[in-house]
Amino acid sequence: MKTWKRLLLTVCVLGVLGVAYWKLVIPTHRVETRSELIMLGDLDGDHRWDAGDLALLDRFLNDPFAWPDGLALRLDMNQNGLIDEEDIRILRALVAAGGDPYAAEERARIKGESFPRPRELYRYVSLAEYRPRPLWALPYPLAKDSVLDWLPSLRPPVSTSSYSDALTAAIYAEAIRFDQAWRKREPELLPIEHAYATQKLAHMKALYQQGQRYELLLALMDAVEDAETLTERGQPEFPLKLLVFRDHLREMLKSPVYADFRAGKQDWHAVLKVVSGHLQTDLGLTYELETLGPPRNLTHLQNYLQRSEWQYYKSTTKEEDFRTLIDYAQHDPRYLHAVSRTTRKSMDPELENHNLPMELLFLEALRIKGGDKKKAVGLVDEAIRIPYAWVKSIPREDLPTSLALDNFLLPGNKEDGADKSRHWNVFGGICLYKSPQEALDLALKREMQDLRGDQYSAAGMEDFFRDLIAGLNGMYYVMTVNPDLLKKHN
Ligand SMILES: [Ca+2]
Ligand SMILES: [Ca+2]
Ligand SMILES: [Ca+2]
Repeated sequence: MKTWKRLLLTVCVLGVLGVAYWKLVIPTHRVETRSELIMLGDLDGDHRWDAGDLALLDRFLNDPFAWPDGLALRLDMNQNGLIDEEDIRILRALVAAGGDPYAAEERARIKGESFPRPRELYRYVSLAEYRPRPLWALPYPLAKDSVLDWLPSLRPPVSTSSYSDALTAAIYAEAIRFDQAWRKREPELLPIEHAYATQKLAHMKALYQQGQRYELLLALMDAVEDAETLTERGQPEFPLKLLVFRDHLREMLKSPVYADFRAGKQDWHAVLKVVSGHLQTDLGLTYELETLGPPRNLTHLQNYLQRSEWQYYKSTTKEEDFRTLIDYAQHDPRYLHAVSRTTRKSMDPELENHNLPMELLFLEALRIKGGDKKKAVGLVDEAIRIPYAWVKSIPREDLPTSLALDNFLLPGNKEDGADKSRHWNVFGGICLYKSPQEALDLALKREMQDLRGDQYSAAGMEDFFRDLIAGLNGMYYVMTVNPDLLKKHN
């Protein structure tokens, strides 16, 4: 017996020593590896440079924006953040040399060309780091018959090192992305979609001619999102009517009646009467706004959603999902361009700065949640609740006057805080849980209640319009978005 015990003890001690040795002495186990090794240019993932990669390259070049980011990242052979001609040349040279990087390098050397050292074709990629998709920077032969008739005047970018170069590169890539999507969508657009698109095309052309490059980039992104993700075909008509109503609210803010109201020459009844008129003509709804009752439980919009289902989606939101969404909001170049459009206090009465970044944020949430809209609304709602800790490192009073303050990652102007984003998302969510009609009814009741609370002041009226516009944007977009419209390859 004693021998057995002694033997057991010895085995235990040796075991403990073994684990300790493994943990402490062998270095690989003391540092957690948070990166993966990738082989640049190995597009099909078979760990060789061969004809298979060139075949995939041709398919990629035919329809570049339909392929996932991972493929574009591996094609950036020179790692300059652009898909450019040098990348293609390096990959073709590798395949031509039978996949032998030393042979390819030698051939390049004889011709006096520079070529990556074999070791440079393998890269460690941090798993924790957000990696933006490289920008398209190849010549674009289709430009000559593009619907963007100014596209042929753009040249493929060669650098992104200055702010100006980076903006030019982003415009070039975005314009081609739009052209690609437009070619696929245009034949099947409904007349109303065509009409909206025609307006936007004219607007982009004007921005191009005026040299307003940042605005042009945002207009292009907006058009890309429309073309890639929105369709009226097969949709209920109501959400589109909401968009028409929203446009009328925006026009209202520029109207003589509204100017008179702000100047104190006209009272608030006249303004609301025009709004009621639009509700009637745009949506066929009869509303006596002045006598509209309050919604129940004003403070928590979520109370209007089916509580248990809403809670389920919120509580199943994993920390990892947050991290992915926050990573996106902090680092994605397109989102950062869009969210950076802010203006000084009260300089954005029509809430023009808000919608595009919300669309992008919601689209990313949808991607994270596998295309489930209710889950995506839940994820965005939880993200909006994260307090303004993201900006806390700079004292509140030291921040410039045109940053959305409550939550630095969210769009809007300084006066907006997270409020408009919450309206956008929650009213979009109510459309899914109830209906767009009920979402609109609730929005009207809620904003009328606020307006009464503000004693129909000019500031209260402005907020009435802006909150309604935020809600309407969310309702329209959440109902209409279809991220699989131009089905991506895998
Ligand atoms: Ca390969
Ligand atoms: Ca490159
Ligand atoms: Ca309000």
